[in-house]
Amino acid sequence: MEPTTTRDAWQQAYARVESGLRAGGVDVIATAASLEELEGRRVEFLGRSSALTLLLKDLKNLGLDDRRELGPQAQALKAAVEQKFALRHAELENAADGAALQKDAVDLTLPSLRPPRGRLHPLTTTLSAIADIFQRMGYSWAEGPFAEDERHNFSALNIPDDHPARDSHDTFYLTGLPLLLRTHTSTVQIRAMEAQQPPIRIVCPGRVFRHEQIDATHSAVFHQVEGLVVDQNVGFADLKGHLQTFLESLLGKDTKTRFRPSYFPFTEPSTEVDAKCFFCSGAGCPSCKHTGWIELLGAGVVNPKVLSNVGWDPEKWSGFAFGIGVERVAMLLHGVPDIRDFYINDLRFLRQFDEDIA
Ligand code: 2U9
Repeated sequence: MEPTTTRDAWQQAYARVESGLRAGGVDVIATAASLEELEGRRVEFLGRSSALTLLLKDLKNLGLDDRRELGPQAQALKAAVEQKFALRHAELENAADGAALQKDAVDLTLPSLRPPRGRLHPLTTTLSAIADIFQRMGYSWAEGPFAEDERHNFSALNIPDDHPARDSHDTFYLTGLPLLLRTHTSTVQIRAMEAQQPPIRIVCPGRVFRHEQIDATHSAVFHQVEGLVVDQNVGFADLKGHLQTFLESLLGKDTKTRFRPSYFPFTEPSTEVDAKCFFCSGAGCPSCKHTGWIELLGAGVVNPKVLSNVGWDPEKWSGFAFGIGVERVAMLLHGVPDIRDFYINDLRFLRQFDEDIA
C-alpha cells in the first residue's frame, strides 16, 4: 500500500501537538482541581478526537519504515501524557477520600449519650430491704406458687370453712379449678413445713391477692414478707426479740415499739406491732392518725393446731410467725400518699427513687 501522508507532514503535525502540550496543555492536567475537570482534560488530550489520537491514527498512512521510526516516538508522547493524567487522578482521588473521611469524622473525645438507665421499683427495693434484714438474722428465702388450694391457703392455717376470709368477696377463686389466688404468703410456710422436718427459719416474700375495694390504701394485688421460726423452746420472747431487732435495723437503733394483743387463727397468742411514730416522735400527726404510733406488722406464736396440721409434734416444737405488708412500709418510708402510685408506672413517680439503687 502506498503512503497517503508524507513523513514531513506527519512530523510537522507531531511537532505542533508536542509543542502545544509542552506550552501548557500538560500543566492543566497536573493542575485540574477536580476529578470532573480532569476527565474533561483527558477527553481533550487523550480522547478519540484529540490531536494526539488523530496523530497516532495517521501513522497508518505513513510508509512502513517511517511508521517503525516515528510510531514509538508518538507512543512515548502518549504514555507521558497518560502518566501525568494517572498521577493527577490518584492525587485527586486521595484528596476526595480524605475529604469524605473528614466530613464523617467522629470526635472520639466527645462524651457519649447516656443510655436511659433502668432502676429497681420502690416495692422491689422495700421488699428486698425487709427480706435482707431477716436473711442476715439467719432466715432462708422461700417462695411458692400464686395459685393455691384451699388446704394450703386456709385449712392447714386453722382458718375454718365458714371463716369470712374464705368468702368469694375476699378471695379470688379460679373458675372451674379447685384453686384460688393466695391471700397471703403463709401458703409458702405450709409447703416448707410439709417438705421438711423442724427446725425451720424462713422468710417468704411475695405477691398476694385479695378481692378488695381499691382505694388509696387498698389494692387487690399487693406484697407481703412473712416469716416463720420453729424450733425447740421458741416462744413469745423470741418473737419480740427478733421483731425488735428487725425494726431497729429497718427504722433506726432508737425505734420504740409496742406489742398490742390481737387475733389471728394461725397464731396464739397474736399481736400487732406498732413503732413510735417516726414523723412526729409520738406527738401526733396525720401519718400516725394522731395516735403517736404506726402499725407495722402482725405476728404471734404459731398455733399448735397449725403444727399438727403438717404433722409436726406441738409438744416438742414451737415457734412464731409474722407478716409485713410491703406497700404499707414503702408508703411510710417514702411518704407515698396513694398505694395506686406504685402500679401506674408513671416515670415521673418512679424516677424519684433513682438513688435507691446501690
Ligand atoms: C404459718 C403460721 C403462722 C403469719 C402472720 C400476720 C400475723 C399478719 C398481716 C400483716 C400485714 C398481713 O400484709 S398484711 O395485711 N399479717 O398480721 N401474719 S402472723 O402467720 C403464720 C404464717 C404461717 C405456718
